[in-house]
Amino acid sequence: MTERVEGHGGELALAALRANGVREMFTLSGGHVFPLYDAAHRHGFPIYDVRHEQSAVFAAEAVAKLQRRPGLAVLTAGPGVTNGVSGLTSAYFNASPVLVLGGRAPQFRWGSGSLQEMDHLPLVAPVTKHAETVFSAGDIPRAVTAALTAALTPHRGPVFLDFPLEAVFSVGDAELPAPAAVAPVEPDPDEVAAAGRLIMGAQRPVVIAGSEVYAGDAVAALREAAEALGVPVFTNGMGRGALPPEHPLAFAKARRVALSGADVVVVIGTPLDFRLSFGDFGDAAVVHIVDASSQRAGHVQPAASPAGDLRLILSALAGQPGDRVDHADWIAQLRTAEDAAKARDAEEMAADTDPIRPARVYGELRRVLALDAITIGDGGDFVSYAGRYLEPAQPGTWLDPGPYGCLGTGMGYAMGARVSHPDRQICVLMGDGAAGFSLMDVESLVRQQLPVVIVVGNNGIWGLEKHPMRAMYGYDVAADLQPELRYDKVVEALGGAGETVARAADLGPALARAFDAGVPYLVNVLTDPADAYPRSSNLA
Ligand SMILES: Cc1ncc(C[n+]2csc(CCOP(=O)(O)OP(=O)(O)O)c2C)c(N)n1
Ligand SMILES: [Mg+2]
Repeated sequence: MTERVEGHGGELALAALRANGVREMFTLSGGHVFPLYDAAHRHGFPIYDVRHEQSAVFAAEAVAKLQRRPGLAVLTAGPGVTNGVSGLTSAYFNASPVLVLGGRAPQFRWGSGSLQEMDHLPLVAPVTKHAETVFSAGDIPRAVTAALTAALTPHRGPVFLDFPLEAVFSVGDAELPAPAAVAPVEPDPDEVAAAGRLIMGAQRPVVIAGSEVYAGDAVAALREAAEALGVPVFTNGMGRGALPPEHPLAFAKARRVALSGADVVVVIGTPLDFRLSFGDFGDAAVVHIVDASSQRAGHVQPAASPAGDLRLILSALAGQPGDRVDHADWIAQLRTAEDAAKARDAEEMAADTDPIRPARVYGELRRVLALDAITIGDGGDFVSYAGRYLEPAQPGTWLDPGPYGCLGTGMGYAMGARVSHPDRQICVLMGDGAAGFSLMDVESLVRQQLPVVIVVGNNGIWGLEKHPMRAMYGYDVAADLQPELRYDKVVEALGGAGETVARAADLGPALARAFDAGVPYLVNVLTDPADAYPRSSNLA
């Protein structure tokens, strides 16, 4: 039975949003989108508002990433939409199903110079899977459902609709379409079998599993395949924690040894981009398993590249008949390297130096973070250290900005994470530079009673840029910030709380207070500006 819906454009949009499992909106006010607020208000649909539109889109993205359902941001016409473009682009790079609904100047006098009149579509089309202007209220349910179907179809990604003023304010009626239903894409069995033969015949295979493994709900299938094939597993992005750290096939630190010694590298659900040496692993054959054929890399020739539903591909690999080379020696070799690296890390995480080294911050954090805590990284070197020293114990608990590398995700991701998981610890790891992009949204968190913990690695510099610039030119410009700035006072002024920590011994008690505070709390850790994260390529 189809349902008929009637009302203004906001009502019609909300009916379709709710039918598709959208549960809240993130927004910053603007008259062009009032009908969407009116509908939400009248139906008790949660509205979270922010101080900069990028935070609204980042919050929607965090919901999408963490909960594997569509996240919604509502942005007003013109500057509201343009302020959301970095968020949309991040969601595009991260394949996050985010829907942005934009206001739009009236169509009936288009070109006459209405307030905030601009055509958003050319701007957002390259960073969305679907972008459309909906010209009548009655067409909105169809358009919302079509957009969400595109967002949720692998390879997932953001979508955009805008509604001219008269369309969203006027009354219409429509049949509510059936909600978006995305059927799993069957992989080509021959391609899966070819990948399976390569892995089963390998002497020294390595698996790297990325965000799509979590997004595609393929974590259990990954484990099944890894155990059946006896292959070591490394992870990145939202794939982190897919195998618990204590699993005999879970590795994190022996990556260099693994990739330099591997004869087959299997990359699952993540692009062959700069994070994976562009898919160049020397003489190793590359198997690239992707959630859609559009994701096959154009710049490398993998030996096999099955495309389709990752659960189906991984389950098929787990069950593939045939002889398997035993990898026990290879795994033991990697375990030795892993253990040695872990021992080195443990020493660094205990560093009792003055000023504090970032490693020690993570050593202390590991003591207080629960297994299901959500950790969010927004910054340069400080976040690289987080990637190295924090080991997510469960999948879907680690939020980094992804390959687009956009600073400023911090408070938006924190809001989306808090809304997604009201009972968990939410901890944002921020560079002091990164703090400048979104700290004002602490006010939004305070006002809407969304407590989170923010740990700032305050080195007084744009560290990830200053060190490389000095190395390259012998000097640096535009890389300094005020040293020892009191970011905790900023949070206090906005209604939260915080403190500055200058000595390693004070870190533990400060973090304990932060997680007990019940309000946004910023631990401002004065870290050593001389400390540079060791990396081969420093351009960011
Ligand atoms: C929006 C945006 N602007 C600029 C950059 C370039 N960038 C990458 S890391 C970085 C430095 C970050 O400094 P901070 O947050 O203080 O962390 P630190 O490296 O000092 O630990 C900059 C400017 C970026 N990635 N994104
Ligand atoms: Mg810094």
